[in-house]
Amino acid sequence: MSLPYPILTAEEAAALINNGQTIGFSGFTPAGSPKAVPRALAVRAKAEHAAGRDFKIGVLTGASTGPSLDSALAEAEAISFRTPYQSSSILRKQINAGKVRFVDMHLSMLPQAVRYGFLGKVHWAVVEACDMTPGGGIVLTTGVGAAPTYLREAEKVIIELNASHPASLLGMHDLFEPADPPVRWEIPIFHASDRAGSPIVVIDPAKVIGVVLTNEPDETKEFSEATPTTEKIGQNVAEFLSAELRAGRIPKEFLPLQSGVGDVANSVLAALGKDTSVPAFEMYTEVLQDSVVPLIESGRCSFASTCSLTLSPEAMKHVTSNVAYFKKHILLRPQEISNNPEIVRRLGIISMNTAIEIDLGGNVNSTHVMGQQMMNGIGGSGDFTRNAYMSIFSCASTAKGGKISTIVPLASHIDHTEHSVSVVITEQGVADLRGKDPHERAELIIENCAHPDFKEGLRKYLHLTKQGHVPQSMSLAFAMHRQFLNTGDMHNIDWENQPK
Ligand code: 0RQ
Repeated sequence: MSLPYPILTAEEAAALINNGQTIGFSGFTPAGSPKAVPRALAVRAKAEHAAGRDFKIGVLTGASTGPSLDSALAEAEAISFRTPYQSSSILRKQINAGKVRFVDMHLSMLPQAVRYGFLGKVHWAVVEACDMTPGGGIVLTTGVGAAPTYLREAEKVIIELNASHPASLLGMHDLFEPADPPVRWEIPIFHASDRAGSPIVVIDPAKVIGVVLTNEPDETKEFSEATPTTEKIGQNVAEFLSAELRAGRIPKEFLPLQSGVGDVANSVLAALGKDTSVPAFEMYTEVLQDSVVPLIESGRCSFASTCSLTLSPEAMKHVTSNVAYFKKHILLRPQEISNNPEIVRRLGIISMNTAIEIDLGGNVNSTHVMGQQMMNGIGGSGDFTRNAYMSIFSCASTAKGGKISTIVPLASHIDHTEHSVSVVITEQGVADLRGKDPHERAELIIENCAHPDFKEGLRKYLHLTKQGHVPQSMSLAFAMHRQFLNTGDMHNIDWENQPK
């Protein structure tokens, strides 16, 4: 292929980026995230710092990234501002230490926030591609994220042309960017498999300052093996959905599923795949993990619309070796579309996400440990939960070796309110909150979802707070959190003698 763009080394590309500039990176999770340029930027930042000069950049992405992006840049202390989501332990520490300004955003809203100018100027788009045309056509790779918006909005563009992703990915993408108000129309997607846009992004070729040639797979980490707890949660979710289907509360054709990331999400999908009382289902989601690949091949998952293929290297090789087959079953969309509330509501999506803690009212904390320490961010969980046909949150009933109850009187931070949460599921059981008042909700969550170690304490809390519409007490609401912060364990609370 002959391209009219300068071929640069990653170091030459990094040298063009100035202190204080903002970069929009492609990708969503490590899938499709640039690798060589951010790594070179980290080296550059270290050299600038060693020479006594400031060097920090604003980093906009789709969601989390691979280690070459967030972790490398954080390790070089090169990030001043970060949005919308991250999962790097080193960056997390800097955010929680107040060294990096982090804005936790709904992922579907990020591209429009960029277009509206809410996040300032985007100086550079650094985007991974598997193919390009001389006329400004770009074939994205395994994760789209907000790449189409960054490519259009940025003043200048650097492309990492990654030979590890085959050019035959062309056709797996459906790239659609809505117009902005007051001239926004509906997004013409009425089924998970509908195409609304273009398979490529086309930009002004004059904006492409250079192309960096790379050949490295996505830095996706292996998920750990399912545990008895995650397996039981998966089984509880599958049995619940199967019973809903039998009861006629889910149409017999079933409804598209959204599933979060992580081990619980993998176990839920594996259990649904095995449960043949649930018909073959579609997914309309943001992240596709390994568990979905065999479900597609066995026909259990008939179609998957997603923002990224977050697959282990082995699963990715399998997909790319059989790309013609998988292109019939998978579409990759920008996060503004994969997570779009309009479509989530229209398709009647069943959302399944994971919580850090859930309170007796059904409010969910997805982001902040003990109300203070950022874990990753709200990600797409809010985009789906608020608009789903039915929103499910699951988690193990305890954390940190059983010292923490994830079922608490009042969540220490609330990302999803009681108004948006339909069903809570732990390995202990299922609390179906639909149509229940606050007292009924609290009882169901304690009896069906809390760990036996903490049930008695939670019942005591409920008994002490039974006045009012919501069983709540300002002096007792955080007794469990206080106990953990004071003793490192939520057990053994003296409920009758808490500070007023
Ligand atoms: O920490 O690894 O240090 O022990 O939180 O918890 O149980 O491994 O679960 O990996 O599925 O993450 C909500 C964070 C769950 C994730 C959250 C500690 C626990 C462990 C991770 P350690 P698990 P997961 C799709 C949708 C928001 C975004 C979202 C998330 C660590 O699912 O980021 O939903 N969600 N996006 O020990 C203290 C508690 C705790 C706790 C768990 N109550 N107190 N620590 N932990 N509960 C994806 C995208 O948007 C891209």
